[in-house]
Amino acid sequence: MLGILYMIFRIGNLIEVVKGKKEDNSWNNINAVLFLVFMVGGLTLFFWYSIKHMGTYEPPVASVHGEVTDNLFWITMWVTVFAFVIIFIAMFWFTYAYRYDKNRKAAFFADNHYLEITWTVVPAIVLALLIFKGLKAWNDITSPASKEAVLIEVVGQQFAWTARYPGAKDKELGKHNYKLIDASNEFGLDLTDKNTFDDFKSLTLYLPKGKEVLLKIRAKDVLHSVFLPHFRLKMDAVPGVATHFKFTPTKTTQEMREETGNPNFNYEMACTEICGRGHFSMRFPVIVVEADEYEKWLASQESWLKQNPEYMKYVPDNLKEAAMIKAGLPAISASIKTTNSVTLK
Ligand SMILES: [Cu+2]
Repeated sequence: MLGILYMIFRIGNLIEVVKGKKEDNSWNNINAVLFLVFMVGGLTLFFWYSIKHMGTYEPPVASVHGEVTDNLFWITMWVTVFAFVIIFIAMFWFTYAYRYDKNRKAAFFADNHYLEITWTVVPAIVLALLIFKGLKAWNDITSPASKEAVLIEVVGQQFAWTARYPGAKDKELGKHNYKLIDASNEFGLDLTDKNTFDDFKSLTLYLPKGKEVLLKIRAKDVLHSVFLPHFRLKMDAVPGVATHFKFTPTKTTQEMREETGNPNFNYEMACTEICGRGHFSMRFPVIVVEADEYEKWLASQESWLKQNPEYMKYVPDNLKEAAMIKAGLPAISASIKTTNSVTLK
């Protein structure tokens, strides 16, 4: 329909040109006014929409660095909105004000150094400040974590997440090797390393409130991406490249339920890299609890080796006893010691 109307309009114009009415500029003023209408209408809609949905731009923040990145986001937003509004108004106002007028001759204006310098230096300074602030925030997030940080490994694969925790005994993640991955040993745990003995698998990302958490991220097959929107955390999981991200949760799941007024609120982790057909199902539950409750949960977890005792055969002989104790498997010598101490009492 629009195409047909345009053709009729064009034919009408061409007929007028053929008839010799070249000087007719009746559409000139109409177009100029339409530019103004577009400017006012566009800006009104822009501000109306932005203000109406202001509250839904970001979910409530629940991490220390999240406050910093939110702040950066809004500074960038206001700077760009300010520039956008000025350019938008100038562009359409000039089109309107300097529309064709047969009595007006355009002034010739080659260049102006002051103008050139101003519109180069001012944006350069503003952008440099934004980038330096952003770089600082990025370095804070990715720099080495403190020694007390809670270590958690998150592994992405088509199409699920799994988490590996260092056991409560050594608080260190054991070595892994992708060549050792099989149907049961999904992390590829290298059982010649004593730190693997008490590592355990979790299908929930359990986090302590108020403690620094270091997420070590890896992928088994293709690119995935760890996305924890409430903690303002996003980091790619890349096969063959270890990535990490540190953050400190500030609100427990319970506190967040009270804040949002939603008794069913749950944090969640999603994959934000289109990684295949099952991408949508890469949803991982997240629970934040108080630090003491976290310690209890940690102590109640069963080690991976205890759940897969047949893998004891890969543990070197000289470490077997240590492995059984650490993994929580009933070790013969350990039980004798216990019996003795009981008898002595
Ligand atoms: Cu994925």
